[in-house]
Amino acid sequence: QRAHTPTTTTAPTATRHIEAWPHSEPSRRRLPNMHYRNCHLCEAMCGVVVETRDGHITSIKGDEQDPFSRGHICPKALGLKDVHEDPNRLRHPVKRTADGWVEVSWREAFRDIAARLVALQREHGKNAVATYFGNPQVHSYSALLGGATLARSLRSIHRYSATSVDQLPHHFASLQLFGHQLLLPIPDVDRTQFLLVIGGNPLVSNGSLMTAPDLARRLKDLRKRHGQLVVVDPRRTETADVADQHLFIKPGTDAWLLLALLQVIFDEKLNTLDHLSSVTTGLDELKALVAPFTPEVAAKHTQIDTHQIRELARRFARAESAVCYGRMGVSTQEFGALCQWLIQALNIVTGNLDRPGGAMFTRPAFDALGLSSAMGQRGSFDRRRTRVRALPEFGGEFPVAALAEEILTPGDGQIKALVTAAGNPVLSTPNGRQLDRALAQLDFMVSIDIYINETTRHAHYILPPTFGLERDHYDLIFHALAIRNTTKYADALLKPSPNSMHDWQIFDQLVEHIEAADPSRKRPWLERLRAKWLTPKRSIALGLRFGPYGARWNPIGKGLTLAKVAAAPHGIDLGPLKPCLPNRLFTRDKMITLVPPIFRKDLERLHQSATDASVNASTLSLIGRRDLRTNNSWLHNSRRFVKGPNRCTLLMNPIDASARHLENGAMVTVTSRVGSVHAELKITDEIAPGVVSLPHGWGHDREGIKLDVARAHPGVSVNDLTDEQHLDSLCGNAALNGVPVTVS
Ligand SMILES: Nc1nc2c(c(=O)[nH]1)N[C@H]1C(S)=C(S)[C@@H](COP(=O)(O)OP(=O)(O)OC[C@H]3O[C@@H](n4cnc5c(=O)[nH]c(N)nc54)[C@H](O)[C@@H]3O)O[C@H]1N2
Ligand SMILES: Nc1nc2c(c(=O)[nH]1)N[C@H]1C(S)=C(S)[C@@H](COP(=O)(O)OP(=O)(O)OC[C@H]3O[C@@H](n4cnc5c(=O)[nH]c(N)nc54)[C@H](O)[C@@H]3O)O[C@H]1N2
Ligand code: SF4
Ligand SMILES: [Mo]
Repeated sequence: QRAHTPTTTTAPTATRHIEAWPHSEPSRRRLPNMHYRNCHLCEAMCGVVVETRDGHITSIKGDEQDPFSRGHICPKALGLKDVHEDPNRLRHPVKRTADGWVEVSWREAFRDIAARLVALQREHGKNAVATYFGNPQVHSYSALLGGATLARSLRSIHRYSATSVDQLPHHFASLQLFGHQLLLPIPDVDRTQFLLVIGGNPLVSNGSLMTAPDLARRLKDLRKRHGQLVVVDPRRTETADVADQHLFIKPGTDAWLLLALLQVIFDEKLNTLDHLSSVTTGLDELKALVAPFTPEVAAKHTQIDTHQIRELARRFARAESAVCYGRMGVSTQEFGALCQWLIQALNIVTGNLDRPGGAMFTRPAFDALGLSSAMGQRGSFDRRRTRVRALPEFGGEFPVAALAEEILTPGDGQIKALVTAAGNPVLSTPNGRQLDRALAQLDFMVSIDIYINETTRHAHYILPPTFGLERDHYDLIFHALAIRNTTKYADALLKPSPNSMHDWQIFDQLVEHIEAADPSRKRPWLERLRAKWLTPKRSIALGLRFGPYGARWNPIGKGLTLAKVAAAPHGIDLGPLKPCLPNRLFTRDKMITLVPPIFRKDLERLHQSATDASVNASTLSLIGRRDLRTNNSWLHNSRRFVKGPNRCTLLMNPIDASARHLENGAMVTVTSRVGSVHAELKITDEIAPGVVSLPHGWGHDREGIKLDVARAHPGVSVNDLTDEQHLDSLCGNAALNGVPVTVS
């Protein structure tokens, strides 16, 4: 049924223009087949050596000479090759017609897309067009910079991204505490003596908001220096398995635990602000606030015993250095922002913020944070609300849990068209079935993506960019979240096919064509000229030159330039993280207010939740899971990543299974408020009683996708169960964990 009629394709000038920039890469000249770069698939930034022969990738290995990752890679690195060579990967723009997908020229696509977006905005207002940017956007510096330009050009308030199904609470807490949403404290894993991980599984995820390649070895080193690792998680995870202690916790109750840890610390006078006393206010207020939250109270909610809570507080506070780190499990739950605040409060009152072995701030060579702050963009909250549910804006975006209803609900400001880039929200956001229905009724949709998948199948046009090794790479975001300051740049390795475009060029052309279709949006000529000149690569070059380690105007001698960074193909180590307070604070008074009023108020909601307890005995609490061979939804079209036993299984504790007379391997029906799925049951005591776990990113059985391998190993989507109404109502982040379900 799919008509693949190739039409003549003419590339606009931007595609033919291969950027010229002076570099010297001596090692590449010596060994013409070896190429060094960071793997961009997850946050760990592992250095890889890619060997090519005649333009074909013959091997991908860990780069032993990378000073940061020291040879480590995970199985996913081969995804760089598999996706590149995937026969299902789109290589031309395609348009959906009554006869299926047909190839079209870039020029035709851009003209039609711009005309239709502009027409819809003329008819229904600017806010009729929405954007959704997914996770791989932040793994490509040029896509990231290009995407921002498109969003500006569209001038719509309807901006969405994967941030609100992920790390939004971290940004929220940082904005409140440190005055900048991007100033995230990073655990100083290499020097700490006590690492408390709450709701993270870095041995599988390879770390998040904590770029630390080869974490397994770093954790072994922690043990060698007699440090301790404690994991709090409703599942005995791979990370919990190597920990000194694992505490099961009831999903969604971490705030009670954190409050009790603080209570014990104050009660037993274990608090010490130390070097932070001159930058912190509100210690007494915090002490009074947490006083009622005793371990006895916390034990009731968390199901962790009082003795263990007290002991944990003591060990944390008495450790030579300690850091509490909380990730997806505590972010994507009903009290995500509250948890992230309390985690930093714990680090602060024990004197562990901004000191070696504690939670520290980075000083990246390209300092996006300094730049954004210079432009007055430190973050924003609640400047406006969504039309249907009045959910607050954060950082210029609305919560993606509101996207479907904003499309489906008629009235002024309804979304009529959507542009997605590098995202698969049908599988990655709560109540994916509802979003599926919503996308199907859009007047117009465009996706910038390399696949026809569960989301992009609804698009009228799909514009496929280059991938991975076909473009140059600089980790704009992850250098800024790394446990050491490092820097690395790599040129493109593979020549993209002549008719292809990079993500940023696609964004650039969309903007140009929108301006052509609506001259009133044309930027002043000076701004256009600046935008033409300031390509993403030149932005990086400028950022490095004028960044904290930059050469500035100095043509010779010390200081970084892009050319110097490029000449060090294994990357440059800029040393361990350094204390930087109060200078690095962005608060007006250069102080940290320990109890921001907004969190004090949110504690009332926590209290309320305790009295709400609408849970009945048959309800289980659903949480998520990742495994080493996944990357959210999009690596499942590679055989090596899906072969072997089914991994999309529902984990359940033997107690719950026997209460339901269920046997291992049975097909069970899992039902939530929004839907139900059938999954294979795996009975295991690695999961706490009362809790079940299903991984996300699966569910490739939707009609019309073009993913041959994934289709054969579809699994089910956990986000057909997660609930768009179940969120952290303080900041709007989705509560993907702790969803009430029944299993039969
Ligand atoms: N229940 C549940 N849901 C979750 C999570 C969870 O733990 N549980 N995790 C959440 C998290 S942390 C995240 S980050 C989100 C991810 O949510 P999304 O970003 O929406 O989903 P991905 O699966 O990462 O989809 C990435 C898309 O980008 C495309 N792509 C890959 N590389 C490129 C590229 O270079 N350019 C372009 N243009 N496209 C590219 C892929 O084909 C794919 O369609 O999912 C969230 N959803
Ligand atoms: N292999 C692989 N690696 C990945 C990804 C992937 O899909 N696959 N995705 C990448 C992305 S986009 C991200 S954001 C990171 C995420 O990185 P992580 O946060 O480290 O990964 P998760 O596996 O989601 O870990 C969340 C943990 O929280 C636990 N949990 C669930 N609910 C609760 C709760 O209420 N309280 C507590 N204390 N714990 C809870 C879960 O059992 C789980 O072990 O991983 C990245 N790396
Ligand atoms: S851990 Fe992440 S960065 Fe390292 S090889 Fe695996 S996917 Fe790539
Ligand atoms: Mo993520």
